[in-house]
Amino acid sequence: MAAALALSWRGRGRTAPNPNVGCVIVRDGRIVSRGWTQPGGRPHAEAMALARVDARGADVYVTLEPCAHASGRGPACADLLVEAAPGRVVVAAGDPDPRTDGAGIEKMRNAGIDVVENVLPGEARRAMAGFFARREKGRPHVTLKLATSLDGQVALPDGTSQWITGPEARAHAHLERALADMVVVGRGTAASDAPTLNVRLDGLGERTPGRAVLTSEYSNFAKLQLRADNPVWQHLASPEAIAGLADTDHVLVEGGAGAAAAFVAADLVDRLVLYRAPILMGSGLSALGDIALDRLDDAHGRWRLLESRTLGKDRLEVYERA
Ligand code: AOF
Ligand code: ZN
Repeated sequence: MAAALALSWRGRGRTAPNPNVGCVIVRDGRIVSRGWTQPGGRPHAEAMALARVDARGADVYVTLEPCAHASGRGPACADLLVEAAPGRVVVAAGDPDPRTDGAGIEKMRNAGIDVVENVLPGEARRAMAGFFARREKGRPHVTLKLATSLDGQVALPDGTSQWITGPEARAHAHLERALADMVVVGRGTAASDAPTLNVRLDGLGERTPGRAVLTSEYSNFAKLQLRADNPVWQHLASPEAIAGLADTDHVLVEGGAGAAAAFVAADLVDRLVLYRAPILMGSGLSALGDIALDRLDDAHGRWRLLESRTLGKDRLEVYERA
């Protein structure tokens, strides 16, 4: 299942509104086929894996309950599996889509397939976080990226921020972009840095996500649109407006400090990616502006450390909503 989950991450940022599912087929202890949801959402992971091998009697590992609905876009994976007749299907998490929601499991069990459910729901929800956020919260999953000095600054008093972190951390940040459907920046960043927000990693250039700019004033947005050197922006009048972004299940908020604070204050950040450089900056601009925190007690218990490692000279820490 770990191998199927790793495959599912390949689709992240490219399959919305469909989940990025992963699937492996195992025979005699060897992986004989692999599949993952393709860009645009079809073919589904199971369809891709089953197309490559005779799965009769084999074990199928899939990160999401196989879909039970036949649609104009393709067959139901549960039907494909019944036809392929594997001996066992192992599922990491259920599919909350009302067209499936248990019906996929039932179809396979009725056909005599041994089905093992819910083996790694936490990891599956992490990998397909945007799909679950849409279903459960009616909005995309949000990652906030911060690159700071040891003392928590993101820029010098004059605004200089290039560069705080080294090349390894910056490459990792590009990977985060590749995993998003939409990158969001504040108006200041969009106007002053003229950022391209593209993915500058070999072989991943075509994974550049959409770009949105957060600014309450439409006239400010219109001015930005006039600049020839800018990418095509979508407009967000508030952090909550992410709910209305089409085909967007994974949002990456890249700054500046005002936009970051707005998302934190609106309690819309689900995951924090913090790059910390071994430098001290003293006075300057802190990573977040005002987040309307009244009591220190209210700041506690909100974040759980998920991952911590070095990236070159810098430190990466990933936190998720506790
Ligand atoms: C699977 N395997 O790889 C994916 C699934 O628009 P459609 O017809 O593709 O259906 C979208 C629904 O299919 C989506 O809401 C989710 O329930 C399921 N996605 N299911 O068996 C896959 N991506
Ligand atoms: Zn399917």
